[in-house]
Amino acid sequence: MIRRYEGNPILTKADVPYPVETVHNAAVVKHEGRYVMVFRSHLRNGRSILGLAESDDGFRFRVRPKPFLVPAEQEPFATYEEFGVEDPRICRLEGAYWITYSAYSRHGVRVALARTEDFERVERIALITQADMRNVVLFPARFAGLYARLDRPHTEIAPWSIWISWSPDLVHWGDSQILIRPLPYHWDEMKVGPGATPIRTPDGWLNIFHGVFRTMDGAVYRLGVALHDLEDPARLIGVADDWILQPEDPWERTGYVHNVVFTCGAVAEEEGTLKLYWGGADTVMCAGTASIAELVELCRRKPRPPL
Ligand code: BMA
Repeated sequence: MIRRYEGNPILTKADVPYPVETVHNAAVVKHEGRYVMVFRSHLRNGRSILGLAESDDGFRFRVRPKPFLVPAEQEPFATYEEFGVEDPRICRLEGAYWITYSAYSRHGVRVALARTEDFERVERIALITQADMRNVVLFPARFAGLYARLDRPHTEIAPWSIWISWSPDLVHWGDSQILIRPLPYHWDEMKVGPGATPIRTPDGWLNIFHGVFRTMDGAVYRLGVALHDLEDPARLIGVADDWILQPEDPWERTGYVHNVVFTCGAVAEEEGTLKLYWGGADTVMCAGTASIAELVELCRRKPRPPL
């Protein structure tokens, strides 16, 4: 269902003007008619930072000379970003771009929230989860006055699942509820997690998530799709049974971590298509296009039990 761009991979470490080992798991948004990508890179110490690239067509990106976000020096963020910042998601909401990213430290992984209006200046707002939580995507709307997010808590006693939480102010979150759980002996049986910021369609919110299957040769990361009610995103209309993308190209099958396609963002275009972005093997960035209506239809036509 995803047509790979013929110029993949669209961004690699060779395109970055400062020393990095990988370019992956990027969020992409359209800002003032141009595409802005915030991508993750491993440094040679194995920890990650975020860089920024820009494009006129959504496929050919130019990387800025300096990193966009590196581990904070100011508290309270410094303590929790000691081991790096990873996997950003961007949500346009009420005139600003809100960036959620994983903050790694000796105390575990938390999610932090930052805000920018222009991708020039970026301000950290708060750490919005305790440990251990990663993969937080905000909905670009309020529901009865409340903000909503999909999140992914870690637990020892159940496979890691997608939850929804609510907030009056984007900082304090609660009323959490489980929404999508891995199915046994299914392509996502090991874990699922939120991927791209949900996309508003006339039929519901389109949620592109990742699912993981453990094999004798390690884990395989694939992408799936779910549709949430427009008025109440805690209500699922359908979770597609099939995956929509799996590692197939050489740079998705081999790299820093083998057999990974992992998304942190997609851009909905006016003509009903989607530009989807994903990290290949935690090493390079790839892009593809899809019909939004086809993805919505898959959630409806071929659903599986969400829990
Ligand atoms: C997940 C995250 C992602 C990564 C994936 C595959 O747990 O760390 O950032 O892409 O594993 O390594």
